[in-house]
Amino acid sequence: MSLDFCKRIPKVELHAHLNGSISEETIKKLAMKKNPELYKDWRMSVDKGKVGTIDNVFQIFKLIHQISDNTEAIYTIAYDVIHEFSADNVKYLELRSTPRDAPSMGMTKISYIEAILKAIEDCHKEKLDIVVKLLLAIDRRNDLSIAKETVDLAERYSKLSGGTVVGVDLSGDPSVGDARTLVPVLRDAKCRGLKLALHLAEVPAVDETEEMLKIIPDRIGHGTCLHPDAGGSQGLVDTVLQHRIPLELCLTSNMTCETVSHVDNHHFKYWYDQGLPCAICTDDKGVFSTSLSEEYCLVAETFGLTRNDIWTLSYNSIDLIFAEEAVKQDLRSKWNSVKSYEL
Ligand code: 6MZ
Repeated sequence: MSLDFCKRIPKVELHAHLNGSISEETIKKLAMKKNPELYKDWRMSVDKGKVGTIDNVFQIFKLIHQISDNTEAIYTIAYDVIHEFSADNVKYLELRSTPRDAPSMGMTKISYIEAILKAIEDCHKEKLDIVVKLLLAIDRRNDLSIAKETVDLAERYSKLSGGTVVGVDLSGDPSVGDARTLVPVLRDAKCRGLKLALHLAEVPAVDETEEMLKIIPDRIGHGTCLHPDAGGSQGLVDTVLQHRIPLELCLTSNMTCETVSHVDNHHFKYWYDQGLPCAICTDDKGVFSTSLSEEYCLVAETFGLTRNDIWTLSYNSIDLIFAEEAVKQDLRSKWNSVKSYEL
């Protein structure tokens, strides 16, 4: 499979953490303004991250958050990230980010969210050929009141942004905390009409995952350890299949975090063969030095997928987006208009 083909085809990105998606150029630009040492530290950490563990990766986020501690930086990051995905032929992007405040820098959760929305709006005004939506993320270490505040903000901004904010993500270091405490807030978010994308079973956690699946999320992030062979259980597999809950799969991320031993053993194969809807995603393209095209190429090469398979995988991802039907129809037309000369 040529990387060139994967670059050329239109794609949908559904699992991209804003601060994890920052490119080296943007990190450098922001660190130079703030403290050049931070760029050096980032470079060293990312090199370490490549052969690292999930713990290393979560250290890198702490470093990035030191750089992105003001609304100007958040705007720049969102603006650059959207342009980079667009340059990779991503036509629909769902970004997710955890609202943060930094009182000493004058940043509030509101100004954080508004900076991202402003970047999305500016890219739209530039007529960039990409639709961008936003999920507000709850960190699994958050207590109920912070989680509730995030859901309130998501509901408020879904209205204020005219539908750009579409839902809520649950993420954060999977080896820390217990997401079960957040179930009431997540159920409430669902009742309020927000979409739910939950990181589940990124590491083995059968009891927690069983409980979280009762919410029937709209999509699952990773789902690496759902299967009994990966530390999950048949019950988890049955629930996911019964409700056909789509998976967001991030191969390079799982390899780097060492939650999958070898790319050949990636759970993509199992779920793909079961016919479960799966979206190929980057997770943190900056931290993992990847792109969506490279992720598609990796899936194709690892599992022997044809151009037609890759095209279909990308086309079927449109069904999984959190935007309304009209957006899906527009995207399908866009895909169909280039299909005949790409295949
Ligand atoms: C779980 C992850 C993650 O929100 O500051 N995040 N959560 N598993 C992963 N797998 C590697 N990658 C990123 O982006 C960074 C935040 O996204 C979550 C973590 O909470 C991280 O702090 P934002 O834009």
